[in-house]
Amino acid sequence: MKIKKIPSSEITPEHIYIDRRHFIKNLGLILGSTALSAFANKSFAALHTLPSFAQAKEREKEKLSSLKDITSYNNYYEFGTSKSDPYDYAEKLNIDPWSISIEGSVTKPLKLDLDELIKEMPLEERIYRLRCVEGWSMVIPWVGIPLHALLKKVSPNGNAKYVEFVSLKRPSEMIGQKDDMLDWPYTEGLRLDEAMHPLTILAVGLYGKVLPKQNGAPIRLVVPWKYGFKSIKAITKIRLVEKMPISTWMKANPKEYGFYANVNPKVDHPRWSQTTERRVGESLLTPRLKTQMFNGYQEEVAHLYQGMDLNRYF
Ligand SMILES: Nc1nc2c(c(=O)[nH]1)N[C@H]1C(S)=C(S)[C@@H](COP(=O)(O)O)O[C@H]1N2
Ligand SMILES: [Mo]
Repeated sequence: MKIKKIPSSEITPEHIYIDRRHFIKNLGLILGSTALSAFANKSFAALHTLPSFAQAKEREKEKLSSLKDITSYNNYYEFGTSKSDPYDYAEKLNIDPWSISIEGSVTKPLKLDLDELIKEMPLEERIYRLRCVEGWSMVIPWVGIPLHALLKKVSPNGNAKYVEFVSLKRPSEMIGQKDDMLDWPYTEGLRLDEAMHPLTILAVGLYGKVLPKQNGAPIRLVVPWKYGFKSIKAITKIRLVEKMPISTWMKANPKEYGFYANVNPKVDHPRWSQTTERRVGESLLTPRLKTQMFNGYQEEVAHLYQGMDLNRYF
């Protein structure tokens, strides 16, 4: 696979890497106490203080979305379909203990406790735009593990062509799952080369702190050149497979949601245009932004789709 150089604006230099001990300690504390887990969900102000984050902010030309917007305007149908439901209901989810298994067409299948995973894997801060298929976007400073680092550990075999991701199914704590509007658990998929691409991360934090539950704690996928629905939250299983996985949204409505879901202003959703987007948090008087091909990551990812008809493989 050809790995293109990522512009320095997308990669965190060594000196602003998250302090791992601090992060793990912080994670342990938050997982271990309900008082503090309330803090993870509700307190915005305390999270702005990490020095690594301040430096990342200076570097980034685009204004970051506020922590308040990032954590109170969410899509997470396990907790309901309105944008405020995840903020209101995700706190109930118990994420300790949490393990993640990586299985299927691999030489060394793994089942890892989340703490072990974070201790063993590289952690980086990445500022990415997240563009929802509904036409809004945010700029989010994630803390994450490059997915390729984890996949290399399990050593995919020759039958591994795609990667399937499976979310949690626990209707007792996920009130939206009492409704069968989607086929639970939420699942997603990537082609192996997309999963191995250096921009693809498993996020475990944002704004330098552990991931708030409404954003997919304790671990969620982030694929910045694809529509937001590909970035599956609360992952419990990663399966290397030979055939293209049918994701939850493809199953629900195959005419409207394809497997690739690359951000593309030239391919409209059947019911609306994809040419512009609204940045969450901006006033309604602010003109909409032009949506960029591959959400602005064209230079890094266009080669993955060379020769493909993007109208057909939407
Ligand atoms: N498990 C799960 N993951 C999910 C979703 C969901 O409903 N369930 N919604 C997706 C959609 S449509 C979007 S736009 C993003 C939103 O991520 P954010 O709330 O962190 O901004 O999460 C994606 N991941
Ligand atoms: Mo979305």
